[in-house]
Amino acid sequence: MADLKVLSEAVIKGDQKTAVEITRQAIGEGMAPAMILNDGLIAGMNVIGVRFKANQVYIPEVLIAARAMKMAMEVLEPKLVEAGVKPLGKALIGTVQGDLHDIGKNLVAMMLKGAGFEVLDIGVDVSPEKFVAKVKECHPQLVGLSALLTTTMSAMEKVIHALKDAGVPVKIMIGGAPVTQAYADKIGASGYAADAASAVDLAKSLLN
Ligand code: B1M
Repeated sequence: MADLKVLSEAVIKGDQKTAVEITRQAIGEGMAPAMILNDGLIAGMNVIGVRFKANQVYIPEVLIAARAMKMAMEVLEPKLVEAGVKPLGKALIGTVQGDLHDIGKNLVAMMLKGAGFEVLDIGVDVSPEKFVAKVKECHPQLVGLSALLTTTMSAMEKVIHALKDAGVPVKIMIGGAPVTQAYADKIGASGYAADAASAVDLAKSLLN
């Protein structure tokens, strides 16, 4: 019988092989896909989130855990779709125009996925026009903007204005090394998160 505690542990350790094996076994035994997701995969990523916030694990461990989760999710995803399991919400995320840094943005995207969000990652150097077009096309409830350069932070404000002008009802979360809560308040973002684990907490609270 597939043990979801072992599955969580495999995610925490970043053990891709075991994570995929137990996921396959659980599906084969007819376990509910939502249970495999919540009590196995997300439970493991939640532990990583808490440890990351407490500086008990660092970026490499988070990336390795997220990769194990991703491999297992590839096996589980078709079953979740079949079972009609709804994600927590849909988030669209990108690094703003002029900025090519994506390691932090990718980490935030992975942690959001790990927490049960559907995430559309539209990459780096994304113009305000592209954000608006993608929001109109994909209808996310949440848009995440990342910037790593003091020179590209102002592009966040342009995206916020463009989304407001387009009249699309989305929450906007911002982050990145030079960004602060004060800056988020100044440019009218819905919220700011300092790291990937806080971004998950913020995303959940913004969509509540
Ligand atoms: Co660049 N770079 N870089 N760089 N780079 C910095 C940011 C810099 C601080 C280095 C320095 O000078 N000390 C500096 C910026 C200075 C400033 O603006 N004040 C800088 C510079 C100047 C540049 C170039 C201009 C250099 C040049 O060409 N002269 C150039 C710009 C290119 C461009 O973007 N147009 C450039 C290029 C690059 C590389 C391509 C070589 C590479 C990027 C590779 C890549 O991303 N694929 C790179 C790197 C790696 C860095 C450093 C070393 C590391 C950044 C990183 O990945 N950190 C960085 C120095 C540093 O930070 N120590 C530096 C790890 C990552 C996990 O953290 O991205 O902060 P971070 O993400 C965190 C949080 O910020 C938060 O959560 C993440 C996880 O905890 N977060 C969010 C991030 N996005 C979020 C979104 C959210 C919520 C939270 O909601 C949506």
